[in-house]
Amino acid sequence: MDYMQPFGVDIDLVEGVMRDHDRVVVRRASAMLGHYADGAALQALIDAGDPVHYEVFEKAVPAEYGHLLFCISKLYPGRVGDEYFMTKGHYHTVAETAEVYLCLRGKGYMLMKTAEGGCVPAPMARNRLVYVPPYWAHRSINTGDEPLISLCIYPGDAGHNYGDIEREGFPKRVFFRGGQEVIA
Ligand code: PAN
Ligand code: ZN
Repeated sequence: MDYMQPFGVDIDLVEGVMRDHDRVVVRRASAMLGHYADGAALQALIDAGDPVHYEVFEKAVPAEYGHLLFCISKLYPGRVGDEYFMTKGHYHTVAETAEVYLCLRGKGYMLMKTAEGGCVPAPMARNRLVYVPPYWAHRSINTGDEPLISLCIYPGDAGHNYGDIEREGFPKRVFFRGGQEVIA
């Protein structure tokens, strides 16, 4: 048997990074076209320097059944118009695969939806774990003033389906209005 060697990784909880990662996915404002309610505000942000929205630090684990993929997701604080920064969100390509998100720092929501219209905003805060069951699309939203940092773990063969959620959108959004968080 050709055994894969066990390994460990170092996570910096203050910086919200995986120190010895193999890959980083960086999504800037320009990667978020079509996702925010206020397209003009997003364009203004892109024109003003296209800031990083979030980074995902990963290890090169085989994307195969039996393995567990894991990453550190670091979503920066900010707003597009009055809507809080968020990730694109996705269903898993193998829709019947779940995921856990352990929040390590910051605050916000894990917004989840089903194809039939169910929608749940689960609060995220340090030391809180959110379970994303099979079939639920999921997106994280940062309502705080520091990065929202989570450890995500999901099956190796899950895959990411961004297309369906781009077409459907999420039924709810999270805004800062009248001095407070509003889910609408
Ligand atoms: C996470 C997400 C990560 C970035 O690792 O991929 O938070 O969000 P988007 O993939 O929606 O841009 C996950 O849910 N993996 O399955
Ligand atoms: Zn996922």
